[in-house]
Amino acid sequence: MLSLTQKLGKRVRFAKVSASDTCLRIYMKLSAAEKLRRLYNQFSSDDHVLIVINADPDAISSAMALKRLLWREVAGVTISNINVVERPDNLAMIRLLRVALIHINEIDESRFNRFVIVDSQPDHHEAFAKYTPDVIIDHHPDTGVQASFLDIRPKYGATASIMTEYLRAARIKPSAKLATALFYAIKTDTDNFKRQTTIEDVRSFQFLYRHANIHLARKIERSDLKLDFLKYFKRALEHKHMRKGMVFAHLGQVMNPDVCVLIADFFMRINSVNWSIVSGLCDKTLVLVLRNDGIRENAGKVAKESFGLIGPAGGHESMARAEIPLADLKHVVDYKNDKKLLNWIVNMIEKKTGKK
Ligand SMILES: [Mn+2]
Repeated sequence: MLSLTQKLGKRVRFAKVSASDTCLRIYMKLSAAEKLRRLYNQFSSDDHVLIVINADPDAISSAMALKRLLWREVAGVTISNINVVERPDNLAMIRLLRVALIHINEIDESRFNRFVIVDSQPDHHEAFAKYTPDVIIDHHPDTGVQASFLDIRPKYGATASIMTEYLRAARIKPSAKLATALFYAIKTDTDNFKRQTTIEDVRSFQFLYRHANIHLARKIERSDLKLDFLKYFKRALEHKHMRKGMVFAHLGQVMNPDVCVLIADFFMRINSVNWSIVSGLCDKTLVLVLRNDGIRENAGKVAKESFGLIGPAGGHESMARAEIPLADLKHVVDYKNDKKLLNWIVNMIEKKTGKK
């Protein structure tokens, strides 16, 4: 393993970690205007800036906000994603808000002289390791990273909230697209304010609400399907097994187990359904997604008790998952036979939920 300073590489301006380094970190006590001034101090008009992100709504919108802040302040800003964007809502966001993203493999780093990471820190992903970021703005727990400008606020629900504060400090009225992106990012990162949220997140959200296009945000939010998922819905509807408020479906071979999650959640929308168990085969593993209403029973417990002996299984009251290697499953059931496998799953779960 490389040490952090090794990872940060050659251009180490602040390599020495000492107590005085903490003064480089920007803390809450500075005013928004002062933070903005220090951020702008990092850049000059002939800079070519590369913002590197692990693209999700928060990272994308934060990069868009920084690009807006640097408009006419630098020679150019490029946003580059280290990951491949696959989630349908993220793809919808990029398409509808016309976000220009270039995958990291297509970037010629020598064209850039300033590097920024938003909504992540270098330790989060090995792809960040080859950059020495000049600026890091993030809301994840502080990994002790060094950079010329750091604004890490772990209490915040989203980096988008931090970026909104910078826009407001700069008196920039965000375009509908930018506001929608930031608005949607706060919604997703806080899971609609059900997860870690500060009053600052709420304030940013209220501000963005006034500028965002709510219809666009709703379309993005609802785009959780890909066209080729529909065949799995068809299979699930045709071969589902329903009994006493429990619905089971086995999808057979799936490209991506996310589709099990979508269909399990879909069945939970039926008013008379309390349990939904959807499975699929992917990467030589049987993936089981369990959902329940979280009132009477515990999905995590049922997953663990039913399948824990043959593979990793567990979760919360209402959501759980089990992953059974096919190499182990073959001793228990003929998994190539969809019907037999579904029966086996029904049996294993009914035993534990007392429905048998
Ligand atoms: Mn985030």
